[in-house]
Amino acid sequence: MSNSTGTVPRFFRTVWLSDIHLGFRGCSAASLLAFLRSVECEFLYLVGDIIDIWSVRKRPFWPQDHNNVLRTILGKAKYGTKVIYVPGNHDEMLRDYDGMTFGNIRISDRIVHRKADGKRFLVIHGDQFDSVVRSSRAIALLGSHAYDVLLAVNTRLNLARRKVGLPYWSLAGAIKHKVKNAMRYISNFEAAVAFEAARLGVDGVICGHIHRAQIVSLNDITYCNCGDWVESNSALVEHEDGRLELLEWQDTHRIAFGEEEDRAFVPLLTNKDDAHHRDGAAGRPA
Ligand SMILES: [Mn+2]
Repeated sequence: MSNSTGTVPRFFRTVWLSDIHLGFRGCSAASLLAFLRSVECEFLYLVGDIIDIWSVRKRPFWPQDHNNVLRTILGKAKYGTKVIYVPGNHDEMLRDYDGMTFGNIRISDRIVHRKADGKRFLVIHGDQFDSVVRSSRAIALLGSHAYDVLLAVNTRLNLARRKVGLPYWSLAGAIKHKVKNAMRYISNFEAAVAFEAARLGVDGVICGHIHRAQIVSLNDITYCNCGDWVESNSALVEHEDGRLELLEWQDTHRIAFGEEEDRAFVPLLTNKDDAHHRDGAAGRPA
């Protein structure tokens, strides 16, 4: 895919990418390469599940395109882009290096990004909220002690599973297998993540994990999900004035399909909201 050849890269202040799943057969590495070559940015956030270490362990798979994606990212880091790697559950081993910097790439489990307009956004992968999402009753108890307990349980449970070689419990997988409940899972996830942002006193949150690109206002929190590079091939970007926008890469051109401006008019989980992205996360691979 060399569609960007000869074109001038488009500049964004910030680019967020999540759920790339390098090392997994379903990864759209060629499309991502074309996207990466077509943009320049001051900040590049890798919002988790970038290298699918679980998948590589299960079935070794690493074609040249996947290498090229890493090289392109390293190249950007070398030439001045501030690259921040926020680990997810498929690359959770990197969480052991929280706060460290490797080859100009900073690893941070969660980080607050300050936009050009001064608004502060929590950047986090999102798997941290899985147990909250799993327990539907917990959502009703948001704000209570149960929420904190579930967050702590989630971390310990998955650390224990990892020690005995069990794979991470996957929310995306659960959504895939419980199509009927998919919308409930998604809205619970979005509510849990937005609640965390409200608790921290930031203006919004940027996450991934459920493979469903989105910009929506939940109470006073701007919830953004970068989507993924398995099916939707989407990126969240910040323009120089601080405006956020979702881009969907289609190999021939970019399509903008969600903007911060219209978020106030998009209530959560209505048909109108649904029109903002391609059909649901239900059938997407984890
Ligand atoms: Mn994930």
